Amino acid sequence: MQSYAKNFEKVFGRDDRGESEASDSSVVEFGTGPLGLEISWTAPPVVAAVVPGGAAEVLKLQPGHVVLEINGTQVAEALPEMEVEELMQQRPLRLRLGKVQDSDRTQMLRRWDLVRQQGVVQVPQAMPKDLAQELLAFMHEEYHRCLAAVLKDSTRVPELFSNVMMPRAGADAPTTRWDMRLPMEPVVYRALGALLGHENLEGLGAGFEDLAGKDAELWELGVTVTEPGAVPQAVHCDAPARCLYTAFVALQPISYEMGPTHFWPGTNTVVAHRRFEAAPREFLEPLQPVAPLLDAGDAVLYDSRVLHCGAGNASQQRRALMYVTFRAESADAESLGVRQHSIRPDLKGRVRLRQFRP
Ligand SMILES: O=C(O)CCC(=O)C(=O)O
Ligand SMILES: [Fe+2]
Repeated sequence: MQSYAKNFEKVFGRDDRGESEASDSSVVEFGTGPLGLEISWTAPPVVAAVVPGGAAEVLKLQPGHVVLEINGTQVAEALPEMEVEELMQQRPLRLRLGKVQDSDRTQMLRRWDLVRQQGVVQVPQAMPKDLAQELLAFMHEEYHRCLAAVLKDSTRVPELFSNVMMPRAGADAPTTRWDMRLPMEPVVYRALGALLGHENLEGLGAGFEDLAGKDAELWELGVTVTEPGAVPQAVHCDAPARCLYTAFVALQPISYEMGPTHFWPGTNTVVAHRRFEAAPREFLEPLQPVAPLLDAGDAVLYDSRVLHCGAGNASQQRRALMYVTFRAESADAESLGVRQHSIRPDLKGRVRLRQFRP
């Protein structure tokens, strides 16, 4: 009987006539007290273990059951940890469970779920090292061109440079942190091609596509630089709502002394922002930041909501990061209150991820 059903599905697709949705999923309700189960927070989450004699066993939960909804909230897409935590603390707790399903998304694409859940993932060798070096050399030349341009005409500052948090260590100290928008010169175009144009499902372009969609808009393009003596930034997020995804690409190796970007995984959520704003120190203290030390051409890809900061530069070397941000195709930045737009005016609204994808 079962094999007949399977063959039927293979040839005709799923037969929904007789079997209602209810037989593919069921709802269990927990009252107060321990749940007696362990869930693996994949997308969708899966019951990993059931405690013998516990509430979950009484409700006939089994390892391998897929969690489809928690108190009416769909959880098929990966959710940040703190959101999950808040959902799971509700009582009564109603879980809609489904059978174990074969997901047709590949294992590789699951990698990008880390950005949904944790807010940040490392992407090694996002661009060849020699291209990163070429870009660094170009950046230095461009910096001198831009400085000359603004000395001649100071009204051009906002077109070429972006504001940055903590530009100097003190009111009278020299500028040690600056941010320059990049023009679409051949080397920059080649760099974007290398970062985004590959077939590899583990590459940055595949990540942006999975998270932001093929029609995502290039929202920011530039370099952010710290000079020796730069002080750390305040911990912040770049956007208050789900809208933007950014890659920082190291243009030279970054040692700990040079001040890698610090990220607080799992803080890409409204819950985290609320707790952070209420008591920043108390909120961050028990959390462990990550601060990946990148080689030239390595990248980090993050959800702009995740809390992060550039660290101080205690080395003798300049640290340059290229940044590339896409606005998710479905996100309306204006209505979400996301205005930051570090991109040359001639590129604004004119470049889509699709143009670089295979
Ligand atoms: O410098 C860094 O590592 C991060 C910079 C940053 O997050 C910002 O300027 O918003
Ligand atoms: Fe930032």
